[in-house]
Amino acid sequence: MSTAYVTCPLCEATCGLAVTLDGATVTEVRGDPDDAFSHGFICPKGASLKALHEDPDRLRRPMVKRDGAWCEASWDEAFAEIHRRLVPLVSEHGPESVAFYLGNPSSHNLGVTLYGRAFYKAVGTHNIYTAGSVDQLPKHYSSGYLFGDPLSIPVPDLDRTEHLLLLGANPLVSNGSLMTVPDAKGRLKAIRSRGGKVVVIDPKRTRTAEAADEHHAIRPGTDALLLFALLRTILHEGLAHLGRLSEHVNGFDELAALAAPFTPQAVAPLTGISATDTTRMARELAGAERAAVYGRIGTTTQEFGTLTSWLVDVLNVVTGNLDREGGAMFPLAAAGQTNSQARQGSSPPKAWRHGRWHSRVRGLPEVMGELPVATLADEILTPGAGQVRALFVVGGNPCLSTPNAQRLGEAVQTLDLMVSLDVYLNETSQHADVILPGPTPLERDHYDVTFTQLSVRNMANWSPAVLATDQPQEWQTMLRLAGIAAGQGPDADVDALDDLMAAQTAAHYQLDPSVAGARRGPARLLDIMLRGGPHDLTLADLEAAPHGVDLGPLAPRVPEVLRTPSGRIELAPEPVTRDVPRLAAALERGPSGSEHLVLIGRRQLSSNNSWMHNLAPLVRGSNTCTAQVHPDDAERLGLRHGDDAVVRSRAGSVTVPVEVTGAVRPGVVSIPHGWGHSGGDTRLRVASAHAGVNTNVLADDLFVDALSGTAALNGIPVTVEPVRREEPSWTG
Ligand SMILES: Nc1nc2c(c(=O)[nH]1)N[C@H]1C(S)=C(S)[C@@H](COP(=O)(O)OP(=O)(O)OC[C@H]3O[C@@H](n4cnc5c(=O)[nH]c(N)nc54)[C@H](O)[C@@H]3O)O[C@H]1N2
Ligand SMILES: Nc1nc2c(c(=O)[nH]1)N[C@H]1C(S)=C(S)[C@@H](COP(=O)(O)OP(=O)(O)OC[C@H]3O[C@@H](n4cnc5c(=O)[nH]c(N)nc54)[C@H](O)[C@@H]3O)O[C@H]1N2
Ligand code: SF4
Ligand SMILES: [Mo]
Repeated sequence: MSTAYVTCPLCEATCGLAVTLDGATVTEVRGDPDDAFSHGFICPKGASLKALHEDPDRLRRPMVKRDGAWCEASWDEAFAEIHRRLVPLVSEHGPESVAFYLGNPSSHNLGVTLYGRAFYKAVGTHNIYTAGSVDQLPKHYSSGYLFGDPLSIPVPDLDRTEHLLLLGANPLVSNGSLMTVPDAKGRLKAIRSRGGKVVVIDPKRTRTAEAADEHHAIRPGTDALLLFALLRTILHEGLAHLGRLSEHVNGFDELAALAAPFTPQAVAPLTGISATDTTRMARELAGAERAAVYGRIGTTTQEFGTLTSWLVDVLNVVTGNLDREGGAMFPLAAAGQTNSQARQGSSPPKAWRHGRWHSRVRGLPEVMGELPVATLADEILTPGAGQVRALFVVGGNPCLSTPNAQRLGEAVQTLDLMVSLDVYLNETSQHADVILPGPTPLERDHYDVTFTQLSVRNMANWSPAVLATDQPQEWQTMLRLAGIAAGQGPDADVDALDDLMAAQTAAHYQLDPSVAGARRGPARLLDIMLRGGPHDLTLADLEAAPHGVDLGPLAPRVPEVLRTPSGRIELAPEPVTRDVPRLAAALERGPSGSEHLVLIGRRQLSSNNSWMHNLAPLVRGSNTCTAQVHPDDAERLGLRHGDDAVVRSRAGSVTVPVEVTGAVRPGVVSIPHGWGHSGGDTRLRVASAHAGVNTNVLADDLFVDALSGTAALNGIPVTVEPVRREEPSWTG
């Protein structure tokens, strides 16, 4: 028997887990009580790493479709097939005919994070799509303009704040996002125990709302109005105090005019939150000793996602809470964070900007090098130069997770080539020609390069693979694919390419690659990055600390963290404020009729987006796919608890069981995403028995945040009507 300590890579919380082994068999996965950050916290998903590892449906060998039927193939055969089909396609139609969709697990995977870009770059296409455009892209957009780096995202200093205003987030279920925080529940409780206050803005009385001091059931999509009203009140009542930030801010004087129309009285009929409550919230926020405003999925994947994301940080700035203890702060990660590296190139730095290119069909702007996935189907289906003919899906399930999913599902079937890097034969990968499976989290080295950059405490934790595997690691797969794209054929020298990656990484940090000794792969790159990072660590330091290295609480970083040409925070950047008139127009239109229902999403503790429903421990009990409606709406529409209803939007319709609950506000329907395991050509025996419906059939690909093109997955107009049971027929 032995115990290994790993960081869970399934969500952003980065919990430390203790994996007990009997030889090569996992006997138990528990929270690691000695973990320097998570102190033993674990959720049902982390506990199911054993079930994931042992799932008989999980792919262990490449799959190649021949004459419409799946065959297991050797790795050499699979790469040869990709080579045979990709190379002529690119030489005939050019690199733009290839698209990538990078899903959520690709950002939780060290090998893919560090090596994927070798492949994407070698192809050289602008058709890059990620789960970011159904998630946090508006936050990158606003941060890019506010702070000069789209990855400079302030996180609430949860352990020291006295007042947390939380919008469109349910960390008690999601375990936090754009805020790396194991045990959000304990940390929110601690705010209240030390006399602080937690206020939740959410159309649903979520677990987080229940654990808060105050909950306001906002009408979906109206957060920008609410935040503007808070801003206006603070400015109007002279409550703004920039404090130390005043010498680091531009644009403060423009805010009052922008906020002018959005009085608490004017926005109240739209937000559904009274002017009295709004005014009081503003005063309490401004008056709190240390406060932080934080918004998540409910604020980014909505019609005014970028304005809302921007206003969150504007409020943090004008209340003097940005970059101060207990406010919203910038983490300082040990490795890979661009805003802690020496400025490259010109001085002063060039302004960050979006829209350097646009999507071919709808003209939607690039943000951070990617195009909105809401238009991927258009790019596949619309003929002409630059039409997408090949798609590589890297750890993603866009046929369940992106808007107008049915249309995308139809579109991918018209591709000349589709390759999925995936561990399951699921709703998306079933349409692929080749599937390349990666090893499980227990079979790969891990360090969370991405989410340590968003951590509420500066942390570093290295997890070597617990179990051996004869499958290639995904970084090796990426390099072989890069070799194909770079014209080196299907058998590129992976070691040589890895040396090249190490040399490039070392050059970036002005180090010699030999500093990492005999290490190879991600361990070598990470060692170089740690050495070049701000905490003066080496991988050996982390190897000596299996429970993680605590680098302390967040510390103020302004102005050093800023990358704007002015060297200041740009509070009123035009590429953001240009959308204010659209919001003002919405205010003028006033509230829509109360008969109007809107759809929102919800996360469930035992789900992980779309892909863990094949694990029996996670589909027990209440983890089911239902449409939650308020009792008043149920009564009005003749909906009965447990009966099926048809939910319709412009994009499509689904039939789903109704759950009548007072937890959602009237006028709102809530359906979780990630369900709809419909069978087809998939190999998901457990998930198929708990299929549910795909709510993204309802999500509208034309309904996007105007600035960033991010899908508005919340606030979608729908109708709901009961499915009448057939009356028994007496005529026989
Ligand atoms: N309506 C609605 N839709 C939403 C959301 C919502 O709130 N409402 N949320 C959105 C958000 S925030 C996100 S992030 C997206 C997620 O959207 P996606 O990233 O497209 O979907 P996932 O369900 O995360 O799919 C992950 C895929 O990766 C595979 N996978 C798992 N582990 C590995 C691995 O180690 N290697 C490889 N190569 N593959 C692996 C899984 O089998 C699965 O196919 O969904 C979005 N969709
Ligand atoms: N258990 C579990 N954990 C997860 C995931 C999962 O699928 N399951 N997914 C992971 C991923 S990829 C992400 S990005 C994070 C997301 O992390 P969170 O954003 O914390 O997750 P959600 O539970 O979707 O919370 C969004 C909340 O916004 C509310 N909402 C909807 N529309 C609006 C609106 O217009 N305004 C406001 N103010 N609120 C609104 C919803 O009711 C919901 O409570 O979770 C991660 N963690
Ligand atoms: S909260 Fe996230 S990181 Fe922690 S055990 Fe659960 S899935 Fe893993
Ligand atoms: Mo996400």
